Amino acid sequence: MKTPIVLLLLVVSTYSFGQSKVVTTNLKVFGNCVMCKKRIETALDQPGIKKAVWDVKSKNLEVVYNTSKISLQKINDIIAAAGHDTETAKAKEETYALLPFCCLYRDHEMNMNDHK
Ligand SMILES: [Cu+2]
Repeated sequence: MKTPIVLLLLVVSTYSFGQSKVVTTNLKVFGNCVMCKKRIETALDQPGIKKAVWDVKSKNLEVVYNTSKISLQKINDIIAAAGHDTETAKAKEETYALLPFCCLYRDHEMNMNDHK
């Protein structure tokens, strides 16, 4: 009696696996320092996101995600909700204002050697 259920699950999971697509995208995310890096990467610790690495110097975010679980716009929205602007989503003024001084990327650029 158990075997048909297992088989069914196998068929269902194979089917959904076939539907899902894992893609790698690079996008620009504004920020200043390693605290920003931590904030951005922690915010992107979400189902469907396999990897998120932000580079302090280039402001480039490399994100590996499953297109059947999360959209690129949703990823941009998550970053904006954490207080960081992207090219397609802007953080709310009040969210931005809550960032530590060193992270206020709209007002000043922080030399990464100044703040570890
Ligand atoms: Cu920062």
